[in-house]
Amino acid sequence: MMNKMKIYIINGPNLNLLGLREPEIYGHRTYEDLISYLLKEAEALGAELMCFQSNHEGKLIDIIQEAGENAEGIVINPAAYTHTSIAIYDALKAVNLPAVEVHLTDPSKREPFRKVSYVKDACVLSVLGRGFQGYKDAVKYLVENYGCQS
Ligand code: CA2
Repeated sequence: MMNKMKIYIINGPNLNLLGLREPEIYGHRTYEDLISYLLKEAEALGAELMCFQSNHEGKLIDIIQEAGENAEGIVINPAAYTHTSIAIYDALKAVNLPAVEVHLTDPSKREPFRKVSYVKDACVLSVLGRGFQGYKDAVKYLVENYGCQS
């Protein structure tokens, strides 16, 4: 029987506004819809998910460090901090867990300031522009490549 892989799902600033603002960019489904969707998919994927969202860089770093103690993998959408935060890059490197970077949109197809991802090099994979499905794909990737069997 497969042990479930413990994965932290971490979302950064403004993603709590999903479905409430800018639906033309981020769609009509809410943050709560995202979490329900992932928790529903988790069982079949063989994952145990713990979901977090914060608008604060330091809080996101605390959560990444906590993942280092409690989890076996990380799925992170650092939102705008993707393009600015060496501190989040350092935290991901420090915990030494497989992490997947997820973006609802493809930032490289948007404004030029979104072209750089500081977190990319601390991640084993980047999933871009697949909406909610991207988070599911990230969890699946972690379970298939880093989940342990027993
Ligand atoms: O495409 C993504 O997932 C992003 O990480 C979203 C970030 C953006 O800064 C990145 O470049 C790409 C922005 C998240 C803002 O989320 C909102 C959701 C609904 C309404 C307003 C903002």
